[in-house]
Amino acid sequence: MSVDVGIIMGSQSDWPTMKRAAEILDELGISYEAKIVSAHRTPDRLWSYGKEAADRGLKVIIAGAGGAAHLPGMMASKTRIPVVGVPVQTRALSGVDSLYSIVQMPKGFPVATMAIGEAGAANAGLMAAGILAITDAGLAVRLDAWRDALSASIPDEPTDD
Ligand code: RP5
Repeated sequence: MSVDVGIIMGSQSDWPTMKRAAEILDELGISYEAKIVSAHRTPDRLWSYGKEAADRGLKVIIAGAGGAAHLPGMMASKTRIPVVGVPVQTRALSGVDSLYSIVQMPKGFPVATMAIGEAGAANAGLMAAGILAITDAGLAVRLDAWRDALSASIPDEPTDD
């Protein structure tokens, strides 16, 4: 049974961030898998995952990593499936290292790079939903409703508490 979205990350330590993407996919009823695939520690796993992704029916890959964050870019080099990159916030450089590692891809191998940290991971889930909604009318309705609910939750005026 194939899933639509692959969430991959460089380390177990990335999961608290990357599960924000998974939560969005859960809310919107999108099928996904979550895997640890490290560009540096498990390069063979990365290669196999990228090589098999299209044939397995994956439609979007969300890839998160921190520091020398080569996972999203290397995955983009290995598969034509859209890769959404999430720069994980690091202690040493606050995730600026992750952002720079992911965003500055050479022409030919794009990574759709999100914001640093949990907001970026959540937005990666929403970006995947938007891509899938192009060809899934039911999901388009659910995504519109999700966006409307968020808008409706924003108050008109600020309060003191
Ligand atoms: C990267 O190194 C991972 O994506 C993670 O963000 C970072 C630190 O990994 P750990 O040392 O916590 O496993 O490869």
